[in-house]
Amino acid sequence: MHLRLSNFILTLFLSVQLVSAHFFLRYPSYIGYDDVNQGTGPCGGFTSTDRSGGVTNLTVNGFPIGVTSTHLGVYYEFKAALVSAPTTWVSLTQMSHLTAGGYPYYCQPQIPGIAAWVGLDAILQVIQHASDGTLYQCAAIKFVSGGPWTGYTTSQCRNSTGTSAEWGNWATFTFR
Ligand SMILES: *[C@@H]1O[C@H](CO)[C@@H](O)[C@H](O)[C@H]1NC(C)=O
Ligand SMILES: *[C@@H]1O[C@H](CO)[C@@H](O)[C@H](O)[C@H]1NC(C)=O
Ligand SMILES: [Cu+2]
Repeated sequence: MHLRLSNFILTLFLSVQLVSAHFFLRYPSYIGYDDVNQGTGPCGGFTSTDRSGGVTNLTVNGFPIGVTSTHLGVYYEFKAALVSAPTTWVSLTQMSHLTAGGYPYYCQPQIPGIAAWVGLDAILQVIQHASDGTLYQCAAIKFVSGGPWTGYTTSQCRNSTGTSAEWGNWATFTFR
């Protein structure tokens, strides 16, 4: 009885954790993560130009974006802006729709940077369209020459088993 009760409490605790967790960037590291304000653009309640937590150099010819997510069937957008023009977001790829898996791990290992921005202070923005809303994460970055970079670890970039995704541009979203 005691054991069953503890298991029940543990399960409850884990469910609450998962429900409230939304998604976060594993690589590059986020400017900040705030569960309650994650739906506030452009950076989930954080200042887009904040560089106080450090800056990640990303090779312009390809770098990974890795996330942990608690949502299924989501759509991602991968964008960047210059610190000198922090409201002008440029799409780095088409949208990515998770048709299977992507929970809890999803990583696109070769996202292209913007060659004209090499050496300039920039911001990476990842938007997740999920059944509980539009959610934002940002990272302080700089594009550097070189790549594609493949030296990442599995803690930075991995897929859950059975993950598959399609590229496209969708105006409306169907989640499962
Ligand atoms: C990032 O790239 C810049 C060149 O733009 C270089 O000066 C700096 O040392 C690099 N930082 C790291 C952590 O590699
Ligand atoms: C993760 O899965 C997606 C969709 O199949 C794929 O495009 C991507 O390359 C995979 N990432 C890794 C790190 O294998
Ligand atoms: Cu959520």
